[in-house]
Amino acid sequence: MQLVKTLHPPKVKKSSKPIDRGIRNIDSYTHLRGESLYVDDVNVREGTLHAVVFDSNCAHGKIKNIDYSKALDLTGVVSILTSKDVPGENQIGGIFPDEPLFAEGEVHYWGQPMALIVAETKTIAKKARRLIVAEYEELPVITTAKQAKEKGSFISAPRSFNLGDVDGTFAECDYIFEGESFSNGQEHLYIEAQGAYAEPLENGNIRIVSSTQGPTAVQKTTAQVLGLPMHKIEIDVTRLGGGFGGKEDQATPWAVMAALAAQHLNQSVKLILDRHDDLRMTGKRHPYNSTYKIGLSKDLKILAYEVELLQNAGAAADLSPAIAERTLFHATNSYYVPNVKSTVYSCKTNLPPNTAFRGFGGPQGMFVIESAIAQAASELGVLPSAIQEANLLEENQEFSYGQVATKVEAKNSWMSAKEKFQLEQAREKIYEFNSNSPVAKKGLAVMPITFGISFTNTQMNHARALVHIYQDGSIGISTAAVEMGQGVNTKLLQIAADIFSVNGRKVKIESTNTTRVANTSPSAASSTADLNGKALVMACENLLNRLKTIVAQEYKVDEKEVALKDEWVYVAGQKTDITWEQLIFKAMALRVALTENAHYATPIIHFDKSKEKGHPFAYHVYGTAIVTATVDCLRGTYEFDSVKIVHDYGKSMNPGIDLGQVEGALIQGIGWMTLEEIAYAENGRLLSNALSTYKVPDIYSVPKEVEVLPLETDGNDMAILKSKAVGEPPLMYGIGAYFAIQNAMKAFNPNYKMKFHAPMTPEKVLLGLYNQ
Ligand code: LUZ
Ligand code: MOS
Repeated sequence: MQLVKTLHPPKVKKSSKPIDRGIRNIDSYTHLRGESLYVDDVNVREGTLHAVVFDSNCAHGKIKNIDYSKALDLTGVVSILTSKDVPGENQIGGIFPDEPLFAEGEVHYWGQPMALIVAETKTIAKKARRLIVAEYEELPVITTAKQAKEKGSFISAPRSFNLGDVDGTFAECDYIFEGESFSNGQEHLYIEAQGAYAEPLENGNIRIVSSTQGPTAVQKTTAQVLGLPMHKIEIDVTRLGGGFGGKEDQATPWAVMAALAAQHLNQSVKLILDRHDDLRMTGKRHPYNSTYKIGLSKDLKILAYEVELLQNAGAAADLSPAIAERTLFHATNSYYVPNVKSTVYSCKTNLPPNTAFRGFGGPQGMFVIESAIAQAASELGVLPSAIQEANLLEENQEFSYGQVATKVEAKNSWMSAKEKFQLEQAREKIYEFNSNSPVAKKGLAVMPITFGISFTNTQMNHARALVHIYQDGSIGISTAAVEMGQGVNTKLLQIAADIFSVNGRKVKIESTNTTRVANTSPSAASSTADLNGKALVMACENLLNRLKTIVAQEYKVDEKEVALKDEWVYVAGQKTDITWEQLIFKAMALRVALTENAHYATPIIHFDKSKEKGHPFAYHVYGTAIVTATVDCLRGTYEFDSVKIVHDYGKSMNPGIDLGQVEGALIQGIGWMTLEEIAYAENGRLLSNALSTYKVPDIYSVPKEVEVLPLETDGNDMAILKSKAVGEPPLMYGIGAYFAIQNAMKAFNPNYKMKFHAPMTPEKVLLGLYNQ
């Protein structure tokens, strides 16, 4: 058995204001002891009913008849709700109103919800589901983006980002290569499946506990479907057992259904999807079919790049147009390309609506340019890294969308990885190994990454924090941040403990609740700690200044002379006899407000969709990975010897948590690129509908060695405490795994024709090894 070898969290230099960067994830104890509460663990009210979704078993068709009678006759079945029972709008579309809560008249994908069965137990509800008979008049089914494009089936109009003069430049290129690439979808596989618990309160109010990244989206949509004002709906989120984008939009329908049933039956209702239901009914990462044309000069500069990307959006918009847009933002990865023409089509197919997934379309765009570079390198007989290195983005160069890159770390991280991990020596060793090893072959790939931080939709970049200091000196913090395993609550706790200079035990991070913090953006886009953390800094500093004023007045000194340190008040550098608790007691006596609310909206950013130009990102995250794979050329199997990364954390505020994010994202990226193969039948039925047929990385498939070194930089002021966003960017290191395998295959079979069709499963490897 392989063991994962990772370095200890990188050491951080002590800054002048030391925040406790070494603090452990505050959830680790309850997680380990199984005491952390998820939706299914919530104590439910007596008489709570249980719901199961009845969904379509036809991917496209007119609903001719549905017979619910046998199901309704089953003892213990309380009600079956359909579109007819919706008092408001039967509509849950986030960007466009194109998605009914329950199918009406037609079904558009296999797994589309048609009704909600409510029963005394979940077992009874599931039994009832098998007694429902639906008849359809079947219509033609589209499962691929290519078919959709041919038929003109689109979600929205195509988008193009253009820079320079692509057509004119191709005429001047020394080399031009054209090709196509495909990357498949990916199942989120959050450990906690989708679910919600809704309870009716007095006066028609409803409280929902939801496993969602976007509490406000759930509140808004529930209000719309139930025909209620938003203030009657309260959403509460303790934490999620994983989200990965799958609960940015797609946690909503289950919460709405539970609330609808609670409203109808005036009883609490719990709706938690089984894994099979979740796999079948929910959308995944978008598959993309792409064609590209890349033009280079003799000295390997990429002069022009043209790419057309077909996004398989599924049967409704969901977040697809926004995801398509981010694909364009990342179409040139970490490279400066002076002439770019990139176009994306959001193609409507009969699959469950595909949705946000860590990277939000960015990884798909980056895979295509890496494919183009790999093809060019192969045909020119040079190393792909020679092309990559020659084109890395430099200071003040422009992305195709008009943002001028500053504080660029593309070259910095590349050179640092190259030197620290002795790239040339590593290559020599691989050549040597390969020349002495007939069956096992090694391959290496370098993968640079760049990811823009901010919601690309500028108006979503805001957050709020509500801070109470209770009269005993303990602190309660509410923000819009949803804890989903990424450690954001720990980071928020660090911020407050640091500003008030109190022990972390004095700080409690409250659940995320729409009544305490309203109108929030989802926890997404790697931006949760930045946006909510900055709001929290503002709220805490306002409170701190208020407390300092009290001391300044008492000591008749300037507020600047007052400091709080380790729960003691200092004046002019001298420790006083006032403790934190006494200061709060004094503030109470003086009737000073001990609650503060703050709002943060990212400055600077803007984007003009009519021109497709602007400055959409607060900053970019950079990094470089070196991936080494060994392929067993008899069996087509492979393993990863090592992944060595130099990652741009900025100044990490919690190296342990951030390292965890890099490792998790890396493995998830490797899974997407190498193992995880989603398959739909031509009739639109999900074939890879269980973990026996959908292979995800396990302890045997992770690299034997993962080493992550922090890139030493000054950080970025747009990031919280200069600690850069870390959730999504490292997923894209996984793309290197695809090319490392391919390079090993070429060492075995020099005739192997480069193909870009992810994931690179062992079956594809075996075919490639013996293909002449
Ligand atoms: N979600 C979103 C995201 O709504 N907008 C984004 O730009 C984004 N980016 C990454 C991940 N989720
Ligand atoms: Mo998103 S892919 O929920 O950050």
